[in-house]
Amino acid sequence: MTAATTSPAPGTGTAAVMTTAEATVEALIAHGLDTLYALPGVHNDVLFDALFRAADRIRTVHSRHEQGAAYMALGAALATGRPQAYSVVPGPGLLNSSAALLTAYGTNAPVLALIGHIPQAAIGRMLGHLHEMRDQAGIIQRLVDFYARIHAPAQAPGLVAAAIAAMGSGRPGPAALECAIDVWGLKAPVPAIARPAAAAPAPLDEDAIAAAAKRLGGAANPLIVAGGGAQDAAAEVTELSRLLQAPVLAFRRGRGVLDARDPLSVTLPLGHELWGKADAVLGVGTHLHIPLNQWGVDDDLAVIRLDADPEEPARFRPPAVALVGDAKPILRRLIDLIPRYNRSRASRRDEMATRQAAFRRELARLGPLADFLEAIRAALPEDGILVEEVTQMGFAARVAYPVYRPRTYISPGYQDNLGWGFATALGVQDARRDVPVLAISGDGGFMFTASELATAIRHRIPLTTIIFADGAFGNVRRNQEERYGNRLIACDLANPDFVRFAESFGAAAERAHTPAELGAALSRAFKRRDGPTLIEVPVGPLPSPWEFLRLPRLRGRSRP
Ligand SMILES: Cc1ncc(C[n+]2csc(CCOP(=O)(O)OP(=O)(O)O)c2C)c(N)n1
Ligand SMILES: [Mg+2]
Repeated sequence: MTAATTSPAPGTGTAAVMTTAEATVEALIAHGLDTLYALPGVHNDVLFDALFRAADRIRTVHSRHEQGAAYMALGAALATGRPQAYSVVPGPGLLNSSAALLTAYGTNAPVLALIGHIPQAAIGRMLGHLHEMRDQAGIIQRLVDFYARIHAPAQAPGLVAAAIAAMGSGRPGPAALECAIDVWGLKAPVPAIARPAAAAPAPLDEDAIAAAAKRLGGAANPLIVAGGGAQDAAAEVTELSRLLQAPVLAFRRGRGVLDARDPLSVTLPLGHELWGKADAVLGVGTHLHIPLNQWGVDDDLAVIRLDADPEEPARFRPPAVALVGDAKPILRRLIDLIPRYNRSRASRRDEMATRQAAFRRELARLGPLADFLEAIRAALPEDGILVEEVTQMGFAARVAYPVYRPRTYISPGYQDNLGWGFATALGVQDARRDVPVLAISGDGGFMFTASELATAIRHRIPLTTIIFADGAFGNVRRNQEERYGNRLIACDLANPDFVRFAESFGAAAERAHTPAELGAALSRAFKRRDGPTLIEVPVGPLPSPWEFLRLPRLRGRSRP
C-alpha cells in the first residue's frame, strides 16, 4: 500500500484556532476513528477535555488497567482491519500497555498509541517529574515502526495522518505519538484538517507475477499457505485454490481465509501431510515459520512468497519468487495469468474429503478438547467471532475448530501472549456489536485482565467468555510432568469462584460441566446483548494437543 495522500475536507477550508488536543481529536475523527480506548491521568487531562467536547463524534471507552485499553484497541483493529487508537499516561502507563503494543506489532495490527509526556522542556533531563522514564521515545521506537512527538497544534493533523498512513503501508502495524503535558493545551491556528483520500494503488511487478504464475501453473502439487496478511484477500485465495486445486493451509491468523467447509481448507496436521509432497508453495502474508523452520525445505520445493514487507520473503532463505505488496491485487493478477500456464488438473475434492474424514477421526484423541470445541462451533453463528487464548483449548482450536469466514478467528499469532484474550475480545465485541463474540480462556490467562469485567459492565459490552478452569497453568504443568520427572513448581492456581466473581460485577454467569451444558449456556449468552456473560467450565487434566501441533521434519536438513 502506498502512503495516503490528503485533500482538504469539504467545509473546513480555513484555519481555526485550536489546542493541540483539539487538533489531534479532530484529526482522529477525520480519519474515521469513532472510538478511543483510554485510561486518563494528569498528563492527558487536556486531551480528555477535548474528547469530552467531541463525545458526540468519538466515544471514549475507559478501561481498568492500561493493558486493557491497549488490548481493546488491538482487538478492535484485528476484528475490523481498520485503524484504532488508545491513549495512556507516560512511563508506567505506556509500559502497562506494552505487551499489547508488542502483540500489535506481531499481528500487523493498525493500532495508534497516544502517549502523554512530562513537560516539554524537561524531557531528557531526569529531574524526577511524575512518570518520567529514561528515553521514553527510544523505548517506544523499539516497539513501533512509526513514532513522532507533537510539539504544536498545527503539527497534530499532519502527524496523525502520517502515523495512520504508516500503520497501513508496507508491513502494517502499530504507531505511536507522544505529546507533552504542557503542549496538549497550546492554542494556535490549525490549517484545515485534511480528510485522507484513498491511497493510489501500487504498481504491480508484472515480471514477478508472471514468474509465479508459471511456477504455480506448472506445479503438480501446489500448496497455498495463508497467514494474517491474507485476511482481506479471501475471495482471491479461494479462487486461486480452485484454479490450482491447491489446498490452503492456515494455522492461527490465516484461519477462515478459505472456509473450513471446503475440503481443500486444512490446518497443521493435514498441511504437514501435504508439505512433504508439495513441489510449489505460495505463502500469502505469512512468515511460513512452522513449515520452513520445523517441517523443512529442499530444492524440489519452489517457495513463492507474497508479502507486504519487502524484507520478509528472503528472511529465512531466498524465495523462488517474491511478490511484494497488497495480497488482493497481486492475487487477482495471478489468477488472470495462471490459465496461460496451468496444467490440466483433476479435482482433488474427493481425495481431500477422504483425508479430512481420516483427520477428524484422529481428532477424537483430543477427547473433551474436541467435544467442547464442537459444542462451541454448533452454538456460535457462522459470522460469530472466536477469540482464542494461550490455553490447551486454544491450542486445540487452532487445528480442530472450523472457521468459516475471514476475521472470525482472532489469535495472538507468534507472540502467543498469555492473558491477552479477554481484554482483546472486549475490543473485538465493542467494535463488532453486530455479531456474537466468544472469548475462550484458561483460568491462568483470564486472571491477567479479569478486572476488565468492570469495563464490560460499564460500557455494556455483550462479550461471552468461557473459562476452562483446571486449577493450573495446565500446559506448563504437563511439561513438568512429562519432561521434568513430575517436579511440579509454580503451576498450581488458587482460583476465585468464577461465577460469584462475575456476578459481583453484575455480569451474568453460570457453570457448565459438559459440552451439552456448555452449548445451552452459550445459546442463552448470545441472546444477551446488553452486558457480558461468563461461563465457568471446570475441567480435570486434559489430553495433550501437542501431537497435532509439533510435527516432525519432512524435508531438508536441520538448520542450526
Ligand atoms: C505472557 C506469557 N507469559 C507466560 C507464558 C507461558 N505459558 C504458556 S501457557 C501457560 C499456562 C496457561 O494457563 P491457563 O491459562 O490456565 O491455560 P491451561 O494451560 O491451563 O489450559 C503459560 C504460563 C506465555 N505464553 N505468555
Ligand atoms: Mg488452566
